[in-house]
Amino acid sequence: MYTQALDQLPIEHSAQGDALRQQRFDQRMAAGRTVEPQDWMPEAYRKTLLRQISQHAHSEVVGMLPEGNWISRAPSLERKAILLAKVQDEGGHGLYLYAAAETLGSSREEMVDALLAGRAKYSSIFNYPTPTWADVGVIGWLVDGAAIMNQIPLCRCSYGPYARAMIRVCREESFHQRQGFDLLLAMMRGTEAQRRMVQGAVDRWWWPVLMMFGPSDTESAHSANSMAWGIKRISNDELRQRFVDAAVAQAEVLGVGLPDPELRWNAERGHYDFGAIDWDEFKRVISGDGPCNRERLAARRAAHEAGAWVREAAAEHSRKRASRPHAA
Ligand code: BYC
Repeated sequence: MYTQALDQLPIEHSAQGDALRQQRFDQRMAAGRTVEPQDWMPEAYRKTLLRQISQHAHSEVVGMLPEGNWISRAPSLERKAILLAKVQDEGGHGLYLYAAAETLGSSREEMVDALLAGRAKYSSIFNYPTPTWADVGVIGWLVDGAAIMNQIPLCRCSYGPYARAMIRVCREESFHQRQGFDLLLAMMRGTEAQRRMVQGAVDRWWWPVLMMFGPSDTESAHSANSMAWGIKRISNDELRQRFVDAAVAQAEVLGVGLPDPELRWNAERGHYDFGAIDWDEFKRVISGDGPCNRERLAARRAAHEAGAWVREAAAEHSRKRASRPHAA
């Protein structure tokens, strides 16, 4: 407590002051204590966090679209209610994350503008189509499963607001993953046509899901800094490997195959070996040329325009409240 209080003491603005601030930041990192919005932080740390958290927020919001596509066509009232709640949760995750990113000095309007102008990234995975109901189940099982694998270590991220948002997000995501698995299990216990539909969806999503973890460690531009700063705790390749190891057993329970002839247990490594990822496809998708990039951005722009009156009304409401004399 006393050392925390010392942290808050003002330091004069000078080269010596900067060195002292950096020293305190480094000590905080070494002690495994979180950085909070009011704490001094190096500019590069702030920028890296803002980049990652805003991309993450955009992913949650754009990620509502592929599944949202099935709300009006869900096969039963129960499945429709579940899917509505799930998609709504994803929108909520986006909001927690925009709020966390705002503590780093960028407004939500700026971040949303960057997304709509095509300047900001969001996860590659949401640029793939959902042509069948089984795609909804596979998104829950594999996409949410990969997201959880990636996000659990972020619950220990060095930046407090991001870490705290991740704890809540991960709790909700684990329900999402189970609902996807449950949906697929029901289909696998159904007709031959349903089983074929599940297998087709797994075949289409498997490789794009492996790309969610980002480029391999040797190609990852930001990993070294992010690991040193305690933003990322586990590397892209290690998380991908952990995901493959977990997914194989789950696929067996479901009774589906995974579309990789090179997938096999390596007793020496204690992990599954798997085939090569098509990094050209990954690069194409993240640079705007995936199967649904244009469609996704067009849908976000249309939703943003359609919601303009809500933002105007909310702004007017808060202006009126602020101008009202305080009640006794
Ligand atoms: N897609 O140096 P690297 C969800 C970019 S949504 C697009 O390894 P970093 C859900 C990367 O941004 C949850 N871009 O970067 C919602 C960088 O480009 P810039 C989504 C990617 O940041 C609805 C460049 O490649 N989860 O759960 O250290 C329904 C070099 O990469 C991707 C998150 O967002 C990609 N897959 O590591 C269902 C998790 N991969 O910025 C489910 C939070 C890499 O230099 N994010 N890039 O232009 C992270 O953990 C990290 O940002 C990444 C990448 C692991 C993704």
